[in-house]
Amino acid sequence: MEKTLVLIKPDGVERKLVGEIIKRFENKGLKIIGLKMINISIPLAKKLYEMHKNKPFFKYLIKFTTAGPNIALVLGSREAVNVVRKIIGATTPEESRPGSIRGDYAIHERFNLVHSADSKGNAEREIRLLFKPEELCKYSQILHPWLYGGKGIDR
Ligand code: 3AN
Repeated sequence: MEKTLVLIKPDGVERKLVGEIIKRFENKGLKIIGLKMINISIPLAKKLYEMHKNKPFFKYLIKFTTAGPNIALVLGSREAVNVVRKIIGATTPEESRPGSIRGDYAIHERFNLVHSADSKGNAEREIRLLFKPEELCKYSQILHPWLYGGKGIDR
């Protein structure tokens, strides 16, 4: 099962949108594999966002990410990286569509509530940065074939 990394950023926690945001992932059928509340240190934030280190907004991004607790999630499904990016919506408020998390709740590109990995490679890297292997839960769900297909269901 493909995995991706999601952060509900400090604005999401501050605005009490944690439950609403997680509900959208669960309703879609994504499996919660890891979940915790964390304070991200400045060095860790710099590693997480190292691809943006030359962007003009980098220092604000680090300040914002470390300004309060984040909720870190590892989610799984078929095509989890792309599915989660769609649920989150585009970066800027003029591009993010109503129905997406950012489209419904964010009006500023810097305070856009959620981060998710943008590729499978980055998902693996970000999961390694934020979770120890033993913090990821392996469990089966009776609903699995009804959500993701499988034996006996494709009739
Ligand atoms: P996304 O989070 O949609 O993948 P990225 O990877 O381009 O967007 O940017 C990472 C984060 O940097 C964004 N979530 C946002 O918080 C911040 N950011 C992006 N563009 C800007 C900008 N022009 N000004 C301030 N912050 C920005």
